[in-house]
Amino acid sequence: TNAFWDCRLSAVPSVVARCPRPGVDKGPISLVEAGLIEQLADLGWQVNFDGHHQFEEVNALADPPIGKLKNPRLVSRVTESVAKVVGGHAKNGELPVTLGGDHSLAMGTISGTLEQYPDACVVWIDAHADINTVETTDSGNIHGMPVSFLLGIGTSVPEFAWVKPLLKADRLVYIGLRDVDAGEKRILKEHNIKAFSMHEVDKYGIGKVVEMALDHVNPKRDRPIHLSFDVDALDPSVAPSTGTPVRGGLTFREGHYICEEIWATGLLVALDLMEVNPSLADPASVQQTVTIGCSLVRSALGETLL
Ligand code: B3U
Ligand code: MN
Ligand code: MN
Repeated sequence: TNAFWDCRLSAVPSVVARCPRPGVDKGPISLVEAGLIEQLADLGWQVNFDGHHQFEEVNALADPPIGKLKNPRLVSRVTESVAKVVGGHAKNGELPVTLGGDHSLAMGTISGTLEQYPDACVVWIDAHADINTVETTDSGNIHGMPVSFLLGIGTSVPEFAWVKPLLKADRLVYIGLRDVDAGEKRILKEHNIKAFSMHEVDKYGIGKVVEMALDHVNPKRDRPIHLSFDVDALDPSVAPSTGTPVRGGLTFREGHYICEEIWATGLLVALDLMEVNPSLADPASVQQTVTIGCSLVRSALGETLL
């Protein structure tokens, strides 16, 4: 059931929308079915559609846990191929948009981006820090770990040897956090990783938070930006159809504001919209989440209010 499909909405700049994985594999296609490609074309993007990549051979693999890690071979192979595709599109001067799927995919997308743009920074929007290591993970879910793999912290897992530690701790910033494990908090402190939790969003307002986040990772506003947006950063009342909703999240406008500001920098080189999962809710909630997913992507790709 890990449909990995790749709808390349392409141009120079261009867009790749790519969508895997169990449970969440219908999420991405529903954004396209809702008209995302046409909506981006209306914004002036030239859209290439690469079709639907299936990973049947990976599905067929025996994939027992490695230590605590669940589905390690599957996740490694799918994310590695995502890295190659995203890296290839980036190399062509296209702007890859990856629709997921679980957030472990960002191991692939960010590896692809950093391969092409070594000085890029990452803005990670999420309720969670996704920075557990082999040592700290409780769940063994790799979608709770991609950032540690990209940073090269924690004991390395041979299965993931292809992930190069290309991301530097000072090139990463989080917005929206509110469900961070104790071990993850230690890692954030130890590596001095900048994070704006919902507490800071409440305290300073989203405008100031985005400005401070960019001042940290991109002080001269000259580095390419990879925006990795987990839809669970939004409050569940706004985006209910997601795997691990956590209350107290970003409002509709706060989520869009982040996307608009990143677009306004003119520095966006890659976009992920992850964790849309229509199998988890009633039809009205699914529709609401898919609609907001499309509008977040449009905002990050240049749609303005006026
Ligand atoms: N930190 C927990 C929970 C979690 C992280 N990301 C999601 N859930 N979606 C973990 O499993 O690592
Ligand atoms: Mn996430
Ligand atoms: Mn999350």
